[in-house]
Amino acid sequence: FLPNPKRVAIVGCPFSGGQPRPGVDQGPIHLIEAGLPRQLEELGWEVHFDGHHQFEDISASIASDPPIGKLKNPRTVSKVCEAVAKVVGKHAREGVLPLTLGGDHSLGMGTVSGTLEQYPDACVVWVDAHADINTVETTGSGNIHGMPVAFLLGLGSKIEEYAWIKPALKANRLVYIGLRDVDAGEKAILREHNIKAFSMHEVDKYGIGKVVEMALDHVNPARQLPIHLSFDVDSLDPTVAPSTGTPVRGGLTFREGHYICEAIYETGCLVALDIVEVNPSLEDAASVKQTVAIGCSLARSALGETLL
Ligand code: HAR
Ligand code: MN
Ligand code: MN
Ligand code: MN
Repeated sequence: FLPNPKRVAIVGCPFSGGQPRPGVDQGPIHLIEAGLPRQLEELGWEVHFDGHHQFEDISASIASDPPIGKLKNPRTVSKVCEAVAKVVGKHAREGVLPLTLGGDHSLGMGTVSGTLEQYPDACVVWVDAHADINTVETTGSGNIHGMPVAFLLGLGSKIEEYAWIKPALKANRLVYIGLRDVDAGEKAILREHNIKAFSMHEVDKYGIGKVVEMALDHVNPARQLPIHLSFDVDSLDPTVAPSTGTPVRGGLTFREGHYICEAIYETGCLVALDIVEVNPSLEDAASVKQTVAIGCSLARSALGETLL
């Protein structure tokens, strides 16, 4: 599935409305300024980047966007994700691999929707400390970045503003790696729908090599289906990626994170990649630099950078 010639379109998404901490909207700007486009060119990719996505005035939108039930900024998040779905879908259709830079992980609703439009049988590997599978009923925070997977699966009661999302993702085409902060309601959903998840417990028990193999065996047994990799940098340990909004200790090491990306590239099945939740306004300058650098190196690993 990898495009030949290798063409990648960077979709910069300066958006933070799926969660409360300002600054994550600056993530894509920092990743670009750190030289990501040139780094990917050096790997042999033709890189398309026509500037960050210009959403309609987000602050104006948020100012007139009262909660729906518990959901915060619901119309704004929906509008942004619908636009992202269109852009990602268009790149995928044109045979260009979309690399979405967040921004918060609510964007995953858009990116995965875009991928599934072009590749209905794609599987999703969601690398995260969190399951992001709260429904309208189970969310405690109302922060929509904790909910995108539920919308993609069509779980929870329907709200009109999100009717554009086709619940195109099947529970058996989804797998998680890195979980360690999962709400009680989310655990019940994972169990009820038999969703495969490799938490940090399994990473400790089996090692990352075996975990990635088992994860792919579950969603992509013959390694013939397209893969969407949605990588939340908070899956990494906070000592590795400190500048992120909801850090949780006990996360993936630097190598474990990169290994996941390398192994998925090696399948030849990668069709879309998200790097989300880099927040350059959190922690000190050295932490920001480190987190941004890791965002770039994860993207390079997923797009074929090797150690030798
Ligand atoms: N489960 C919590 C909630 O719903 C925390 C969500 C966390 N956020 C993320 N996404 N960073 O991965 O609010
Ligand atoms: Mn373009
Ligand atoms: Mn997430
Ligand atoms: Mn997370």
